[in-house]
Amino acid sequence: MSTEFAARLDAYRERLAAALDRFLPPQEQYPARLHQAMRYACDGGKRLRPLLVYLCGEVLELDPAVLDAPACAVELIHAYSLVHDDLPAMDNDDLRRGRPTTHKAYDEATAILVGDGLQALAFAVLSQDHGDGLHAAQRLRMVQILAEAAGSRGMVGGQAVDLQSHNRHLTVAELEALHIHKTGALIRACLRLACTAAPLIGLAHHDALDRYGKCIGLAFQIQDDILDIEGSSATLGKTAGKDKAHGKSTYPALLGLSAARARAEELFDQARAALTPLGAQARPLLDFIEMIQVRNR
Ligand code: GRG
Repeated sequence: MSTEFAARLDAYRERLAAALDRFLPPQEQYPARLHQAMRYACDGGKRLRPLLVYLCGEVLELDPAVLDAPACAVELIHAYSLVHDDLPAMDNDDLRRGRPTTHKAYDEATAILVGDGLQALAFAVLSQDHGDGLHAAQRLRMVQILAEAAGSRGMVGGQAVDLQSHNRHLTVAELEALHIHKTGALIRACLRLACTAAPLIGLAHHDALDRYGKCIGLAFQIQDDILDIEGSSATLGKTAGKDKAHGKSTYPALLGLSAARARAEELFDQARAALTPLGAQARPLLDFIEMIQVRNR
């Protein structure tokens, strides 16, 4: 990754932090403890989804100001999903982003409400007129895109299937379908949201960016499974098709580590190929692939 690209990403992260700070209720505002916990849940993380929104905006030559609301909305949904995913009824995790999960730092009931509050805030942020030049019809379309991606036909649906699949052997096709919903839908929505802010975008470019979003959404999840294996002492022999620690099927466990790596690479290649119609304009999204390909978490 070039230092110039890294600096641009840092600038977008700062931009996102400032926008989130504007949109999240002040932590002293009633009910203060809940608002403090909502801010806690939004701290840290790589901010990959908002970065995708802003980088797609670069490709489409958009003013980043029109993307602050969608970039924040998608991160608020992501933060809520992590808080709920960490709960004892789901993954039961104690640590997230290197510190106690929200239900550990506060309590379970508060963590449920934090997720609920963040989700509602995402749609409030998206539907509000921020004087950024977006028309009401564009904001409405963004609300639809995010609602579909986050809901039972997207992320929540994938999570439901994931929970039902514990201690059950999945085929690779079933696992892909699960992750296209659970992880992929929100990542794909990042591209769709940015496209919605570009009313003059042609169908070919819109479809190209959508295909890119679909491919990197799945590739990101496979890569995450690989990083889980590489970061743990588990061997494939021991896991025998499942990540026993969580009772979940994973790509490396189902396919083997090298076939899982090959599948992720294939999807990254397909994502790059999808961008062909955009020519040199697509550079920021090609750089994004390069950045996530070398990530180690
Ligand atoms: C509970 C409704 C509900 C949904 C949960 C996305 C999700 C669905 C749960 C998160 C669990 C998980 C590890 C999913 C795989 C996707 C993934 C790698 C999420 C973590 O995303 P990063 O790496 O996280 O972008 P940061 O912390 O950097 O924001």
